Amino acid sequence: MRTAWVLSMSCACLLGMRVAVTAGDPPAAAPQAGTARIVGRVPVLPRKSASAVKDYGPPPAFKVEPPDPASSAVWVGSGAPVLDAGKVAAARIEQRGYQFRPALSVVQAGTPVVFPNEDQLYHSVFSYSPAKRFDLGRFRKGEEPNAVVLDTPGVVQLFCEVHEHMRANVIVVDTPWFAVTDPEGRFSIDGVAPGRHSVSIWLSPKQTLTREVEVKAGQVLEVDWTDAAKEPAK
Ligand SMILES: [Cu+2]
Repeated sequence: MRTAWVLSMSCACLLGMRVAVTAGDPPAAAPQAGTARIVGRVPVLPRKSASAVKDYGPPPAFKVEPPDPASSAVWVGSGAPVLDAGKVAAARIEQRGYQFRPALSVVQAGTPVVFPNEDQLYHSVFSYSPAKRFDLGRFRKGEEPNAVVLDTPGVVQLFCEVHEHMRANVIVVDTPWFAVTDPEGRFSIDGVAPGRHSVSIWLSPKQTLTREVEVKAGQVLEVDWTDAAKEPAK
């Protein structure tokens, strides 16, 4: 059962600390030398805004495709320095099918993010979140605006001024150890330094939970926090 969702090493190499979890991946090898891996499962809450697609009037000029499935985010530790944006590969959040994709991202503070429009009509990208206020205005496919450097830990909620239904969250963290879960809440985080760490579990803009873990070098720690959503929101 467990082998169905542990992280494949190919994903780990390609993505560094950004962890992709794919059902059916082969069993992962031992953790990187001197580090630990934390794998487990957390709740995923239904996304409230998914059905709130505005009526843009006849005739339909475009087809709104379903948003990404809901997911949660998990990160381990805090206090890592802000990255040098000039030395970090940009994260990518597309506007495609008249949705932001991915709908949930986690980046380490200092990471630049690009917002390519892959649709045939205008989109815009803006955020009023305290962690990053910006407004890229309207732009078309091929008119990709400059990257936005997300340099302050916190949640950045993204909106499109053209399409009210479009929503995305980017969680900016001060740690290199993080993951977005799959739709079932499964995650795997590699490269964790030995020691005691706090673990943050983001379920929604209103609900982030914390746990404590202690890991040793070479250890694969398995956790099950699937009942965590029952705790009161804070
Ligand atoms: Cu849009």
